Amino acid sequence: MNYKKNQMLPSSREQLQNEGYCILKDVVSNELLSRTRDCVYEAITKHADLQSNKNQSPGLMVDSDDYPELSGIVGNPVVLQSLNQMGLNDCAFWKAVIISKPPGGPRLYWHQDCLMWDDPRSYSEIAPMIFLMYYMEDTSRENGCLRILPGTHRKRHILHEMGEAHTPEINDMKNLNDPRFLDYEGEKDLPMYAGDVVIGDARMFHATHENQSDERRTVITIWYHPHFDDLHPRTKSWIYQQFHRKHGKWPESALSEILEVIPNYSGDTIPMEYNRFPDERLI
Ligand SMILES: O=C(O)CCC(=O)C(=O)O
Repeated sequence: MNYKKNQMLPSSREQLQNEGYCILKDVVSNELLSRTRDCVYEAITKHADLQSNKNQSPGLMVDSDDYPELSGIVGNPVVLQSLNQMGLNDCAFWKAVIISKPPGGPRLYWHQDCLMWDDPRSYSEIAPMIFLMYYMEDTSRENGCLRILPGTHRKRHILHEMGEAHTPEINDMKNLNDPRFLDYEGEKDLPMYAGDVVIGDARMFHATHENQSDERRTVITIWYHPHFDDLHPRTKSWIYQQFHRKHGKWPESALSEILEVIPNYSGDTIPMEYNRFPDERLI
């Protein structure tokens, strides 16, 4: 558990910076995994019928707002310690999303999730936003593992011209010949073990394979903003407002588990408008 492979951390940082992702192995205790699964499976049971015709491509999506039991995985001290050792300090939490692909669920389209392309930090080597994806089951190509396009967090790609992620139109897209569902040169599969975490730069294009198995395949994506204090004041103001709107009513016991990643902002700058498209500074 306790990150034995400390000497690997600088290379994880390098990989995250250069390629846009890294994987930390064996970072979730059995107890934490089981607690998280209980919460996740309850959320899926509650929402599966309500959302049966929505979000065909990603699968069922449930935000963390009503699930304070997720505080254990959100504030996972093993991963926070590793991030600090990698030099990614001062991480602020925005939200987590449970994403569950049912048996037969199609591919998830290629997309990047950076929302703050107006912030100069988005054109620097330090990611303004990262994802932590914890899979609840082992994943493979067969049950819909993650696919990535390494390097696209810092380099323009034809996919940047193909529309916005997570609109109802693309989430419900049934035309798998749309270019956002195709294969691209340089893409890589990332099969994962439950108990590991993949950390990715939100600016990097990612997608998934279809789920050809008979079981659901579920991930929790957690969004952090490293070096929060160095972000543009409008970005900080937005993250701060969003966090409190979504999680401000979590009970004290849950908030105390995520204390280290609660965004702290006392200015009065107007929150940013989110912008999912990079400008000409990305080449
Ligand atoms: O479902 C997955 O494995 C990937 C989810 C994803 O792309 C996201 O949370 O942005």
